Amino acid sequence: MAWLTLYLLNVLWAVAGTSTRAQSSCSVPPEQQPWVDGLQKLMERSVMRSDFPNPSILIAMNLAGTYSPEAQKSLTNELMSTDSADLTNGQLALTIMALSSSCRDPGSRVPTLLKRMENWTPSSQGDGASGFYGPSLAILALCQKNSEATLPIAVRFAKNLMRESSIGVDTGAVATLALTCMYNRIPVGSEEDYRELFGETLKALVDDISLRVKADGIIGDTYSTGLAMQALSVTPEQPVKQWDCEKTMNGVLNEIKQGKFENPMSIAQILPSLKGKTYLDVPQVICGADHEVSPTLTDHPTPVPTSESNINVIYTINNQLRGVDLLFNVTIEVRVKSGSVLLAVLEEAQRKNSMFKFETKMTSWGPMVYSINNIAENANQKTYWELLSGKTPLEEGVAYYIPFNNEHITANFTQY
Ligand code: B12
Repeated sequence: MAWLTLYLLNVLWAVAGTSTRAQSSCSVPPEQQPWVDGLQKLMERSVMRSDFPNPSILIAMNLAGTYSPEAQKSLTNELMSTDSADLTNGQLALTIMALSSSCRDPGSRVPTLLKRMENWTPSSQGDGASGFYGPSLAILALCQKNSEATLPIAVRFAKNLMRESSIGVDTGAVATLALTCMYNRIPVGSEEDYRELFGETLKALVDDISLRVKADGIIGDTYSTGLAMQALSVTPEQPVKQWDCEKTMNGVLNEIKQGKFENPMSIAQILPSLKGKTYLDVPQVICGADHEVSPTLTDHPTPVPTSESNINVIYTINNQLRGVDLLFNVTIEVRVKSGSVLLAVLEEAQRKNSMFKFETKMTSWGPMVYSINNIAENANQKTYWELLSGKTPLEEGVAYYIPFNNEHITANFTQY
């Protein structure tokens, strides 16, 4: 009789387990762990070398448990002293989460962001990836700080989101994290309507993400996979296409081994998933639980131009946007050291011909080309300089992309 009771209990437990477990998780195999530690060390080392305080890095350090308490303290203090007025909604949201993950009170930053978001409306329909990324971060941060006050904002956000046809993997992933946070904190007594709205929106979001999983497990592209993994591992809604977490993990580890994660920001976005964490864990971080001793790690040196050989790169700058005064399509061929990053090509072109003059601005992903031949990007007009190899958009910016011999790079002034 006892074995029957035990058996029935086991069956019940298994059923309950599967019915509530919408989430999936997987972990890095122990023998691959040194690769992850190496990435984390690379990211943490970038903190002291950079004068751009990056909140995403602090979040990743705190979720993973830092190896470098000095870098953690210094970055926390720098973020504490940034002025909210200088930050976009998305940057402010990341700063709030970063300070919370360091167990610091974000103070007036929360009401400031709340006020800004109360006045938020998407600038136009079809705003897609760019229009919803920052607001998704804002709802995620506000949900963790004051979910009750965030509720009406999240409702408006979800309704607007449902009108969009596609918002891309990165933005879809952050929106999933934001609405999952809201879904998990629906006030008692008001459940049904909210559950239905957030549930439906989440279902549409995760369905879309699950359909972007490639054969090698990568979701969207290499650099959207970290956020997408976070989204698929927390969602209360099952995606239309079942997600194989382990396959994605293997895909990511392969990309890491190929040196695709050199950019500290790219590490900040993948590290939480490699450590089985998500941005929803920010409120639960226990401060002071750092790694005690820095482990012996295999360093993965950043590729620097090693060989003395040169390569040719064909470089075109193109502006065919009507309404922008100066139309041009000019090509130049430049020689740079093999292994150089694209920035060296742009610099060489500029040196050879003043028409190729360009300017960059510093961002969390490194320098972004914002002006070429005196034509500058404009957020109101949604214009920017898109970088392409042949006809394929590059997956990295000028400071990290390494061109090959005879590659044709185009900088195309276009709209998003
Ligand atoms: C929106 C967006 C854009 C918009 C930004 C403008 C706007 N008004 O929002 C536009 C369309 C202009 C854009 C352009 C590019 N983007 Co983009 N972008 C994003 C996205 C979806 C969200 C960024 C954001 O709002 N962050 C939130 C705020 C709070 O952070 P922030 O640091 O202040 O955001 C700024 C920077 O992210 C910067 N930015 C955006 N993209 C890129 C790319 C690079 C290389 C750099 C240096 C800066 C940069 O613009 C943001 C707004 O000012 C991210 C997704 C992600 N996972 O981060 C991709 C992402 C950052 N972009 C990416 C890429 C590849 C590009 C392009 C290089 C594409 C191309 N082939 O031309 C170009 C940049 C070219 C250049 N001129 O140097 C990759 C970067 C990967 C990497 N390893 O470097 C990402 C991660 C997308 C992906 N999954 O592949 N992007």
